[in-house]
Amino acid sequence: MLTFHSERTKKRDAMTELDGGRLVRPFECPERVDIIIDRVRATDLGEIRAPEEYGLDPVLAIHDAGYVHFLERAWDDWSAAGMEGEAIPTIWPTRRMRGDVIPDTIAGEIGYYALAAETSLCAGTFEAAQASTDIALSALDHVMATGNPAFGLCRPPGHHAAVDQYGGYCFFNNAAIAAQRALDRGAAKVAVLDIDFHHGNGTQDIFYDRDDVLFVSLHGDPRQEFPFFLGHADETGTGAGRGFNVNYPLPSGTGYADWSETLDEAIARVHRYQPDLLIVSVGVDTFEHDPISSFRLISEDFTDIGRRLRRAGMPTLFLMEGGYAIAEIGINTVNLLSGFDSA
Ligand code: OKP
Ligand code: ZN
Repeated sequence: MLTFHSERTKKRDAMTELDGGRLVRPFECPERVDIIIDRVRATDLGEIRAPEEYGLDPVLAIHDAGYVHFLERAWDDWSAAGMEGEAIPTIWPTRRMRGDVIPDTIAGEIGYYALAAETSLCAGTFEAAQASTDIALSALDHVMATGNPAFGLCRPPGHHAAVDQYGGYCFFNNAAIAAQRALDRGAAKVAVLDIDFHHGNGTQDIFYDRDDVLFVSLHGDPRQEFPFFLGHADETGTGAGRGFNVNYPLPSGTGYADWSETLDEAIARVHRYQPDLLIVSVGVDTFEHDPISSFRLISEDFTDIGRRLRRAGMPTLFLMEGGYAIAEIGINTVNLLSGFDSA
């Protein structure tokens, strides 16, 4: 299948992630893209194409304009305020405070728009986030034009980004932006199947009251895992969206026997929905050696995931989300894609 890739995604190269009380180099680093693209080349997965540029309109179809323009200027405002490190929030509008007045100074604004503190803002973040979205949209347009599958090698990832919040390494919700464009271009129903280790809180929240996008996710139980405050099984959608959100939280230590049985259930739910398009939020952080996750999938399992997804028999767009075992990220990602192609 075709891969969409851009060196522009590497414009984000943050120095810091707040991890266990220390500042470490981020797990979500630009080499992730290099290693995956090397593997795409080495295995002859298919042609690699550069994305088109779509501008901000499709981003603004999902995200709040104040949020988007905050991200565009946040690094400059932070530097201009004399801050010497990367931009990290230290206070949020939590319970018992006001969430309805947006501060007008960077130290307050950043707490308003961030959902977590691990993700530092740095120079190049906005440009990389836009490149990531351009990749998702270009891959989408290929699937819609041909009916053939495509892989958007998005980076930074997107599934934690909500209407007006960034965090969990995510800024623009690529899967949501692609789903909305598919609907705007004539699809009646889109399913998003999120197989990243972490719950896609942003994607869920964006479509929670809608029945034109089905969101189905397999992930580490939020009682134990990031993002902690969303992703439980009783979150099934609201209003017109009731029944169109499906969460499968799984315990830490889950191996492929249980995970794949759950995947089959998830695929069956997607199948009943009969979407015009399936978007797969691909995380390979379910891998046994992932440094920040706790499932136990092995490299061969990813090939089998691809085969099972192919049997679902739908036009399919793959978009990259997480995966932090850098040495194996290329093998695991391309195993999934080639499993799909060869089935
Ligand atoms: C993003 B995606 C280690 C804990 C980091 C944030 C996880 C973000 C995952 N510092 N917690 O879903 O792969
Ligand atoms: Zn993840």
